[in-house]
Amino acid sequence: MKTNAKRALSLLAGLGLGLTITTSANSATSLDQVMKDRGLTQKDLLAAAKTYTPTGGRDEYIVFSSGGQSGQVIVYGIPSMRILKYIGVFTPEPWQGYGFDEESKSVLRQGNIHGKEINFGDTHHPAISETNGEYDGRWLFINDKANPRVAVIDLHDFETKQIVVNPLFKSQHGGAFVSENTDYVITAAQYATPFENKFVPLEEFNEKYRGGMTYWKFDKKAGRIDEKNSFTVMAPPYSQDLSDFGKGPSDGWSFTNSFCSERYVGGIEKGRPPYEAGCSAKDTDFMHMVNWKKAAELVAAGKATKINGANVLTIETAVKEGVLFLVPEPKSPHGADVTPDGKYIVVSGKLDSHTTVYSFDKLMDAVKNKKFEGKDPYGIPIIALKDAVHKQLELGLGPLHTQFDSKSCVAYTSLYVDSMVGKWNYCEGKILDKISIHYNIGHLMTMEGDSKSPDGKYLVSLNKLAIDRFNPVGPLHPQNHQLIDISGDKMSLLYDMPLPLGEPHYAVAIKADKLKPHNRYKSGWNSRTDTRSPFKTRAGREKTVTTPGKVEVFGTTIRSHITPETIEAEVGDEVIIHLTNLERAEDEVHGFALYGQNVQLSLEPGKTATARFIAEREGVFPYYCTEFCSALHLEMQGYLLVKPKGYKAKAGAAQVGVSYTQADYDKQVKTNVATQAVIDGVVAFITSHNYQDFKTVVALVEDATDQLGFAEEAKKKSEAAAAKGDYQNAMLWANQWWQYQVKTADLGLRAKTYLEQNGAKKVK
Ligand code: K7E
Ligand code: CUA
Repeated sequence: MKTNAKRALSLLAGLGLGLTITTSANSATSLDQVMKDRGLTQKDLLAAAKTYTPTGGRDEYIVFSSGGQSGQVIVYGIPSMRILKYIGVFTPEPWQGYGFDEESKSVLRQGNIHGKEINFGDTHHPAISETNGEYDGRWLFINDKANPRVAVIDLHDFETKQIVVNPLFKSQHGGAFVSENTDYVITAAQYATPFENKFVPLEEFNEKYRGGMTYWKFDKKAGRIDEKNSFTVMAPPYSQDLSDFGKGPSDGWSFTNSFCSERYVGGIEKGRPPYEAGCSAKDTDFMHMVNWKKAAELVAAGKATKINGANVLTIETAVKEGVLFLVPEPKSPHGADVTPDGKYIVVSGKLDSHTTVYSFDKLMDAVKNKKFEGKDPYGIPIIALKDAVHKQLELGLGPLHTQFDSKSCVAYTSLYVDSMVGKWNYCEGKILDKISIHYNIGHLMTMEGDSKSPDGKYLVSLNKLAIDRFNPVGPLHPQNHQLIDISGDKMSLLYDMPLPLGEPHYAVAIKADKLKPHNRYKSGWNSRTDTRSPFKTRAGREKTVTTPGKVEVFGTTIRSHITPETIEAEVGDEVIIHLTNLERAEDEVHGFALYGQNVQLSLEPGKTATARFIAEREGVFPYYCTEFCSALHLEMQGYLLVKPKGYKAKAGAAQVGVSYTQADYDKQVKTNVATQAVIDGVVAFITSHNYQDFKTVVALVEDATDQLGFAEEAKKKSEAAAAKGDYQNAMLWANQWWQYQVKTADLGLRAKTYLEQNGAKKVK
């Protein structure tokens, strides 16, 4: 092999391309030895074998977990428990550019409250969209408790697309849950407040403070919540808590439990007993039952009252029209979970060891026959507990939430005080098994556990305390998600996963193959509106438009440069930088960050994103690509030059660091010719195979063809300069020509490897 060809190959190999390095380092340790050294038991090994996922392996389920106070959503796989992504929702998330580019800011800022920017959320309950009661993998919804909001995440790209603010509540907990065809998303109030945005003294709590349940209309075609056609059913100030929609026979109804139906108002500072005493004095609270289908018809028929511009069915109207009912439930309940068959609702009392199973049939009988034990102070009919209960069971201390198995009648309930999961039969009211967790479980979750047909298999215990489970990291501990195998009669603990991002209240798991996320955007895409960006810029069409007071850049990124490489502005100018990532290859993301301007873009292949700021002060502001995208990633750079007002450029060209001779030029050209031979070999391999049958390879080949086209242009410039005897520029352009070749080779080799590993066939 000629030395130049060798140089080309070794350079490519140095980039991690094209060479397979075989190691023969045979591990001397046996399984027995490892077990002995690490103190592992057979049981540990079995658990490891059930969760270990070798390199390149995929998970069977994907979990979307609330990120608690982080205002994000955490995505991980089961059974490996490997974290895959944090989705920025109510909180800026710089890796994704969320809250740092103009496109995503317009989503985040939809969550402003009375004009104030809110940069955190207390996320509690994620919900996956459903079709006929089955998870369809299209959208994810999540609520914010602190600031009553709901977000819509599109699972085609795992990005937040919309945030809506509840116009009535000042606190919101019982959501997000979806109806069985995702027509509505429910969120219920938590701490009662006046609906109007004004001061009302606590002395008027009973008369003027209110709770309620909001039904957000979801427009499946647009993939957005339709606020105009959403409505709220007003409720007494009872601290509504968790909700669930009916399914199957109970479709059309929703259920929301409550606590503090004592309507107690604390005030220790005035000598009154505290909230916790007053809010748990009675033996029962109320489950709210709403005929939401009928409520929606009433709203459509104009029976709603407008408060703060929103549709509200008042308690009076709801009672008169027969859409709101109450049923007593054991002391301070938490959780209202409808069984997969839709026939029962399970509610647990935190301060009562009972778990109560309500029969939907019995509840409907009472409604039909107007069999009520009385009315609450607001005139809402109350169905007697004895007329509604199917079974009641003493499961353990502090029962909270319930999830379901694929086996009929089998449920799992979290026992907060006992730090256990209880497995039981809700049809017969029988305890089946218990397992200890570490420690103090809140929610639990089974695979597709909120759907009409849960998969069983695994359960995750979302614990409140980790205490001694992990290496200490200071007073703030990570949370502990514990994976439990529920495929057998007895539950068995498999894995502890520390989650270091807020308190993850609830999570949902979907079969991984139901998710079909894209791996690139259509070119020039605004991912937040899911439309072609008006700022889409094509290769060679980059431009900077300067008007008085404003510099607007229409630029591009591709390995390994940002176009433009220099941006000039004057002090006080508004600088707007639109960048389109021209890459089509999977995972070829570029970033864009700038000194001192709080700018960080994430440009996934095809995406167009915009940075906007005012250049308040003169100076030199380097910018660069923030993703290690290529061997010359560090060179993916440029300068924003902010000049003083009225600055006159000095004469002279840009200064040069190194001078090149004809010999340098000739040497580079030889390397390039040899590199071209390598490329031709790769191209021959690809085109002699059925590469067009592989989408990933087609995208790589398209990118490679682009790069090769750029190489051709650079080659021409280099040869033109050499012809004039300008070896300085001839050498620089020859080097640029080689840079494009390297990128072509990189893409080509990736394509070749893909074809080899995915059984491509020789066609000629
Ligand atoms: Cu129990 Cu907000 Cu669902 Cu926390 S909630 S645990
Ligand atoms: Cu593009 Cu680093």
